[in-house]
Order: sequence, then C-alpha cells, then structure tokens
Amino acid sequence: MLDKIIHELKNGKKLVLVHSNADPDAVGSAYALAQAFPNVTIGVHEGVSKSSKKLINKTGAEVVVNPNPDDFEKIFVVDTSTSSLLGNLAKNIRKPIIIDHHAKTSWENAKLYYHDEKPSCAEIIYEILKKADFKISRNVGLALLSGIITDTGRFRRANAETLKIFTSLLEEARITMDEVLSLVEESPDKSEKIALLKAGQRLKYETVNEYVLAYSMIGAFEGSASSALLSLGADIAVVGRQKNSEFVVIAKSKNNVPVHLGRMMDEIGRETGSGGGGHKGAAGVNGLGDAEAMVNVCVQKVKEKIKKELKHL
Ligand SMILES: [Mn+2]
Repeated sequence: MLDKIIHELKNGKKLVLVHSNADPDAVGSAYALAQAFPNVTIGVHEGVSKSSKKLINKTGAEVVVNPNPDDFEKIFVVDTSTSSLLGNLAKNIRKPIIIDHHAKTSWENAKLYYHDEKPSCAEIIYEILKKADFKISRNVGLALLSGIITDTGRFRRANAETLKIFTSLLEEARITMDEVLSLVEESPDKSEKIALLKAGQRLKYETVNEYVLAYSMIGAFEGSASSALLSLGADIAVVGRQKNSEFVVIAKSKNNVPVHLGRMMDEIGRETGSGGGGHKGAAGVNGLGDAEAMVNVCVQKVKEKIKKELKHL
C-alpha cells in the first residue's frame, strides 16, 4: 500500500492535515512529506503545540491554520487517529488518505488507510521517503528525529527498528544528538508551571489492586499534566480540560498497566458520540460535553478494564 500512497503523493494539489495541537511527530511527518513531494500544503485545525513551534522556527516549515479543504485535489491525514481531532475541518473532507501509527480506528470514508503501529509516525514517513528515493536533508532529518524522540518518550517506547532509523537519520543528515535534544527540550513557562500545580491541587486518586490511578482537571497543558501525575507516582493518570462547550481528556499510563488506553478511548469515543484513540500508554478523547463527567467515565472504564484483566491472569 505504501507504493500506492507514494503514487498519490506524486501528483495533484495536496493538503496534508495533522491533528489539532499538533506535536513534533505530526508536524515533522507532514513537513517531511512537503519537502519530498511537490505541491503539498500542511494544514491544522486551530494550531500546533509549543514544541512544534520551535521545530517550525528552526526548519522554516509552513503550517496553515484552518485551511479550506475544498481548495485541494487530495487530502492526506497524518498522525491522527480520529476525525474528531480535525475539528471543523473534518466536515469538508472527502475520501482522505490516512497515514497513522495509533491504534486502528474506523476511518470510514477513507480512500486509503495505511496503518502501522510503530512507536512514531515519523518512522512510517522515513520508510516512505526511502521508498521514494528521497535524499534526507538536514531540516527533514531534524523534523523526523524530533518526531521520533518526542513520540517515543525519549526512546522509552522505542524498539530496535526505531533506534536503527534514528541512527540512520543522524548519519544521513549529519545531525548531532545535542541538536535534536535542544530542539525538543524546553522548560515550562510560568503559566504552565501554575497550571500544573493547580492540577496537583485538584488531584484525586484511587487504587485498583496494586495500581494507583490519579485524575484531575486543568485549564490547559493536559498533556504535560498527565505526565506530571505519572512522575508523582501514579500508574495511570487521567486529566480533563473544559474549553467552552468542548472537552479534552488525556490518559497516560506506565508500561506495567495491562490496559490499552488507545483502544479504550476509541471505545469511549464511540459510546459517547465523541472521538477517541491513541497508543497503549497515551491516549485521548475529545468532543462536546462536560470534561469532569468524561474524566469520571474514563476513570470508571480504566478500573473495569484492570479488574477484568486481573481476573484473566
Ligand atoms: Mn504520533
């Protein structure tokens, strides 16, 4: 199927969409495609994450916020598990071509759905570029390397193949480890520090057998807040954010937790008429509704799933 995708990338006016609040794996992947193939515009709903802004500044990547999909002949969707992460853009998309590495979901109207559950989407893109005989430039190298390093949680979720691709990229694009790290490392600014501490103040926790489940609410930075709760000692963290009538809930877990959060969020998304998905250890659900109620739904579901798993052991 990769050959078909390469064929599709070679001609026509193309829009490559990434998920809202796009991380370096999403932006890096889209940027690499835009460099390797002609006539590619990168688009996102609402905007990109803070660390992606750094990558954009460094590489000069152009990302259009809220583009009009009707202006393009072909729509690609990269690093995005469900159409709810495309916000309003999702309505205007016909027959998209999906390239994704999250847990498989139902992209019903997709023209092609290339799915490979690699630790990062950047690794799939690397494979595409190799197949297309594209010579990796420094900026494309930096983009893919930052995607890999962030999505694998500094290699914690990487496998041997990821590391091989990572070293090939360092070599081919003549990039040092220091350059990659300084691109992805950042200290939180004041608003993020305060938001995280507030999430700490609102923190609640429960235990299921030996697992500790912590959950909280935050006004922004729900991704870093869920990581922070894991650093504090929780095995599973669930953090919700209310934004007007919309909610986002992020769940993260340590490796030892026997629940695939991506599949769980997909399930919750379908049950509640919202959209969910992700990886085993990091996933999210978003849509219209009450964030706190959704946090409770997620917490209950995690507990049920752990209990069920433990019964099977
Ligand atoms: Mn990704």
